Amino acid sequence: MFDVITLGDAMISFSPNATGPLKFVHSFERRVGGAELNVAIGCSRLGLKTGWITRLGKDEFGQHIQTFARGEGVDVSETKLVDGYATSLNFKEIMANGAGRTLYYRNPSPTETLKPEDLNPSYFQQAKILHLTGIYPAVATGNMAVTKQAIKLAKENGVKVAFDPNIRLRLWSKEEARLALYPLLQEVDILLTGDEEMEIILGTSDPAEIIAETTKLGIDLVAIKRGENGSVGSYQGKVVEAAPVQAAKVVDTVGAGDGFDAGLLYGYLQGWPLERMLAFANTIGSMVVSIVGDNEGLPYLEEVQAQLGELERIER
Ligand code: KDG
Repeated sequence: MFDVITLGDAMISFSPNATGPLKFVHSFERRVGGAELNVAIGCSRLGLKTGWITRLGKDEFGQHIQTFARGEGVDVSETKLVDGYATSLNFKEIMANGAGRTLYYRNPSPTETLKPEDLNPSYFQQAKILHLTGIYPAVATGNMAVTKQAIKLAKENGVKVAFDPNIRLRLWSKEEARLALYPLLQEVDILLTGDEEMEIILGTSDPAEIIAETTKLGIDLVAIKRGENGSVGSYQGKVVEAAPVQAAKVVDTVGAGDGFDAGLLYGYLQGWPLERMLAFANTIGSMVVSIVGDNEGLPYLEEVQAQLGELERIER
């Protein structure tokens, strides 16, 4: 039985060892990235049983990502390495003033070899939540059909559909994202979104308006991530605003949203009230930003409990 299964591309992420334009950076640290995989790792570290469906290149990097995911306790039985494709890459550029860019090398993405009929129905029969994002349908034209088939299998098997739009404007335009993602919202049970992404999809970043619109679409649980302003959620008709959690130090914000998602899904599966789900998720987001890397900062359950003062932290 899986608590959470995900579907998505992952990549080797190269972080520069120096600031400045990439053309003058000589050395990088090799890490692993990929929003859906990050969520799976975040859930796994919290103690949930997770699985990840994907296709990676049959190369050194694909092998590394598969081994890395397995080492994090993520089931990779539906993760295959395919011939003739290079595993996706990204390179980060960080300027001296902290501004950053991510440059992708993922066209074609090996995920384009995954077809709707390749999805294994029995994997869905074993799951409680299917977590999807807007990145996967953006990386290859055929991936939307796979996303829809995954949703179909989830619905047929009573699996809740969680969705984070994760709009990456390097992959598609705002208009393309809106046209592709708006119809998906009608299938979603749990929406995990940034307020700015709802500006693109629904035309408003106002939490009250987002909640009104998503309620009309029949979404049961909505969590709106507002960065330094905390989060706002709506669950079964109740609306809660959760205060931001101050990070010890902000060194890398990438992956914070994925950490939030993992925390919220964990709380949902525990049957917690919305206040507690949001506080827990906000705390994880604040912990992720204080560590470099897309998933390195995702905390283990005991670390979140210690951060929340629910568990004594023994240092020596
Ligand atoms: O949410 C973090 C992701 O954006 C990162 O790990 C890389 O999936 C990624 C992407 O497409 O940018």
